[in-house]
Amino acid sequence: MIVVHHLNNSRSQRILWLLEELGLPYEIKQYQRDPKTMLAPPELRAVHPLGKSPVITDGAVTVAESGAIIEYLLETYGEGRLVPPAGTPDKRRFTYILHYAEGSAMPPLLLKLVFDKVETSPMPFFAKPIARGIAQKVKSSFIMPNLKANLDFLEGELKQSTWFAGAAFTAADIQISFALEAAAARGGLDARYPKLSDFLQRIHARPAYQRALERGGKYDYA
Ligand SMILES: N[C@@H](CCC(=O)N[C@@H](CS)C(=O)NCC(=O)O)C(=O)O
Repeated sequence: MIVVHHLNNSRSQRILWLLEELGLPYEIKQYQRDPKTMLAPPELRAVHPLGKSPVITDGAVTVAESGAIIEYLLETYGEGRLVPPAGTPDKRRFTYILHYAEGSAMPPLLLKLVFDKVETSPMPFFAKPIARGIAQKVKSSFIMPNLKANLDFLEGELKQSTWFAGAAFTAADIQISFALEAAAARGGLDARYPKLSDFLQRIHARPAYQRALERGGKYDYA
């Protein structure tokens, strides 16, 4: 039996969604973030040394890292579903998005989260203007231009095709969804990006997406 070690409000929602799209049986083991630090509980380190989510176990096999989990599930149980045929341009776009989502799209979103926190964290009054000034400078000179470049790029991808790896919905759409949901919550994805806004509406309407939310519990990207 596939077990998804599922942290609340996390990327593991994507794995539940993929399993629902594939119609595979699975169990969920729930883990709760520390409400103060937002970190995963130490029990998750017993499953994988980094203690991050998602991680799955499937009998004796343990797989961590969203992209690797998606590849494992598609190769082991996919029977050719949710992936473009090998050797095609769509397959190359698929592989690119699988890596790009965590390798390039997420870092500026994570940096924004960290520097937003720097701006609002309690600190001695004399340190506040300095911390705020540094945070605002890093955001305006580095983080926000990077976020914009990524959103512009992704909007352009959806001008080429209905989904991120061609005409058919694939697991690449699942993999990029977390970055887009996070960008809609706190990274500038708004009505200026009609294709990306429409993508979010289309994925939210998918029955498998809704089933995954019912099983994993509601989650918040902000
Ligand atoms: N690139 C990894 C990122 C894993 C990751 O950072 N997961 C976050 C949840 S979205 C986590 O476990 N955070 C809790 C912590 O760092 O303690 C993946 O895609 O699986």
